[in-house]
Amino acid sequence: MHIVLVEPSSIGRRIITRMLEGRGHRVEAFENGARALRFIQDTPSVDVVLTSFETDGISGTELCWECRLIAQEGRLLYIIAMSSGIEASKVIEALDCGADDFIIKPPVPEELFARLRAAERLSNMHRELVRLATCDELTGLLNRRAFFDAAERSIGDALTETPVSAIMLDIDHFKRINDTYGHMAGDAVIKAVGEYISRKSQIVGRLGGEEFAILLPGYREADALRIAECLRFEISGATVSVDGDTIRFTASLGVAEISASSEASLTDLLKRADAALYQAKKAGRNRVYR
Ligand code: GH3
Ligand code: MG
Ligand code: MG
Ligand code: MG
Repeated sequence: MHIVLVEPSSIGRRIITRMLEGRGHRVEAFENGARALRFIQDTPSVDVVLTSFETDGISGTELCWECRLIAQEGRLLYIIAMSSGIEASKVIEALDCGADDFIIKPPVPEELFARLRAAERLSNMHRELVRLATCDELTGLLNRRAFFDAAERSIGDALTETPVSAIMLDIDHFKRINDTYGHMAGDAVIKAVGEYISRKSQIVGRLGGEEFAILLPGYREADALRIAECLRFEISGATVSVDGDTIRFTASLGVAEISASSEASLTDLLKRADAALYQAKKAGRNRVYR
């Protein structure tokens, strides 16, 4: 696991670091709590914080609080507080400040390793739950909720300086595919379309059934149109083989842009892309509208 250690004593830091590295953990050791916190904020791969109560910069309890706040935003940070005293009040304070566990200093190696195994169990469970909650099972893309979360986060950062474009895509006459070849074949088509779409952006979601959304932060509408047209072309040429049947399919796409520093929201953007998609359907399908 990737562990941040906060310990004011340089000897303590060296001993614990060696102990953990000996078991294959990756350790970043800090003397100063404030510096450790900055590192934790900037480094999503950190999964465990092992912090002394008595630290420089900010106190161990403050660090626990701050890490708890980071964890509330969806990242799992398992926090183990360390203190030389064993008084119940210390343990209570640590846990109430957001620590998940407590260990006495200097830590007994086998006890520390056992506590880290408990941390690892929880991290794995958390990762699995996040995957189940955010990932569309069939395509591996973001599900509806995760798409909106990711899009909101990215738009929040991007919108003041750059435009943002979006593409909505819906497979044409999909009901016919299901009716003609069966539901499993329909699923295979959704999966194939998902694969083409996933190459176009980091923020790609399956919003439902055979409908997808692509967010393109920093893209002007003209560039988004090019991407949409490329996608339409790729999909119209693709085939899926199921039980000896070779299935061809097409999709319709709608594109919209919100310009930099505009008042428009993500909902407005997607609504406009959806309206364009509707026009593409009305105009005969297998086309891109804006
Ligand atoms: P249009 O060209 O206007 O988009 O027509 P369409 O037939 O694609 O659209 P419609 O909304 O009428 O039908 C969508 C169908 O998609 C209906 C539903 O049974 C099917 N569907 C929804 N989710 C899934 C899924 O996960 N797998 C499969 N195989 N079918 C699905
Ligand atoms: Mg429809
Ligand atoms: Mg459809
Ligand atoms: Mg649809």
